[in-house]
Amino acid sequence: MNKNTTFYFLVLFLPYITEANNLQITVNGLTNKSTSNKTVQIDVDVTWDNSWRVSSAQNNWDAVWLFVKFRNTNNDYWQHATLSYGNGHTVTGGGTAESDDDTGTGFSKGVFVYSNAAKTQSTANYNVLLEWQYGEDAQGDDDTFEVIVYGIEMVYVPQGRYSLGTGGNESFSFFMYYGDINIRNKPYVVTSEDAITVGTEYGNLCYVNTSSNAGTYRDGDLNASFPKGYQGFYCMKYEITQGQYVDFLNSLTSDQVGNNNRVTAWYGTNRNTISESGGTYSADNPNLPLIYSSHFHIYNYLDWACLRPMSELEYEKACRGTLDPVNNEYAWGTTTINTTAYATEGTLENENITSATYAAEGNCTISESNGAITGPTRVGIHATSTSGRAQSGASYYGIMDLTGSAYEVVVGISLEEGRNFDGSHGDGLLDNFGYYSQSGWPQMTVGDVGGLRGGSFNTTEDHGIVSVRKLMGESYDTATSSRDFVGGRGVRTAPKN
Ligand SMILES: [Ca+2]
Repeated sequence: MNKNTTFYFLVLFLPYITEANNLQITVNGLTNKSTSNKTVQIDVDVTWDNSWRVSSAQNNWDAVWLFVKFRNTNNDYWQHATLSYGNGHTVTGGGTAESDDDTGTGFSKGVFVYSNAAKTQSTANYNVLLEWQYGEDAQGDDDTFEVIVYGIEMVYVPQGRYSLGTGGNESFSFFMYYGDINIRNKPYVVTSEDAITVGTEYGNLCYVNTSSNAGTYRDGDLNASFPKGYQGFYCMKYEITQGQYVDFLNSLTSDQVGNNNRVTAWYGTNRNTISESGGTYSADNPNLPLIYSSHFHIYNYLDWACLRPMSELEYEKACRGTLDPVNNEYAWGTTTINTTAYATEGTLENENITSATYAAEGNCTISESNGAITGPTRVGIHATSTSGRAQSGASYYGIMDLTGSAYEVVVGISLEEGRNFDGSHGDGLLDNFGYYSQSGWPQMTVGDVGGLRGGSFNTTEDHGIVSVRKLMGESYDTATSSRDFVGGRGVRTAPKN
């Protein structure tokens, strides 16, 4: 879907398209090369539908995370392009570019592009000049390249206090301890990114840790660096799609693909449409979410894309936002969920739920509503041009499928290794075997790092409740395991500049 091929600073690229909101990225060429600064600008058109920016209530916007991979024609492998930080990028058409020097190098790994003013849901159409620091990537002035610009739809989740747990009795939910492990009627309110003490003293964050499926590790600190959802962050609007995962696989060396390809073994089952032919991966339906995945696969993808895993605290913030929590609420903030089987119409790639089976509230893809579909559904399928939050199943911020479809990989705190997560971002570089190289992420070699949130197409409605933590001890994290209902999505801490 994005075989963008080019030579030297004139280029030919096919557009990069994802169907969820018709995101299209067209690289027009390379321009304004400066051999003294060792920079060149990548001229790219970015357009997608249903973009927004509001300045009250949610106070947020959607954005596209742009990052670039290049291949020097003297080499046979793809590298991540180092971009300028700060003023190097320009956007015309009413948008802005936000870069991030999160590693203190003076450069950026990618750029967020979004509306620079209030915008009611409508098409965004920007021309972006991305400044590539090719000298920083040790490329020569006269070298020739193929270049691909990737884009991922994200939603901004602003800084703010929020509740973990609801004061209800969801399975293994978070609560504030105040004297009795059996009384969970106070949610734990997160008011900063400061360290949190987990345990059974008054005021601690607490949860019942008596189940191996839910995880047994509990007492001890959650470090200040562990992402707690208070600070602003960007969250992928949809789960990682089969198309996006194919893009990832096709950018790797054969050694790196290695264990990153577990999914083709299940081609044709549960709507997994990823297959391989002649060393090239493709998805018959790129708009379905990735399944047959694991923590290992999701972490590797996110390192490659310069995002990071989502903590289970951030999952609850992304769902409920700053609203008062509701006992047993789903991602859309109510307790009503559609349990009647859907029928779909249209081509698989652009399928829709039939109007006769589209519920008035709580649309999502869980086992009860899955019926003859027997798999996940097109990302964003439950949103229509007229549906509000409760009908479309959207989160407070407009993030889709946080209840249902794929069961999502998160960094949990009910397994000890999860506590070591420092919230650092992927750097676009994998090791020679395709493994993520971020030392601040939970390490697979240490053992369990698992945890899944939000339910799936083949689990029942109770799994989809926001504060349910019944699979926070689940671990499918090694290179040789994967599971039918597991997928995920990435986040990125909002730039602090
Ligand atoms: Ca999901």
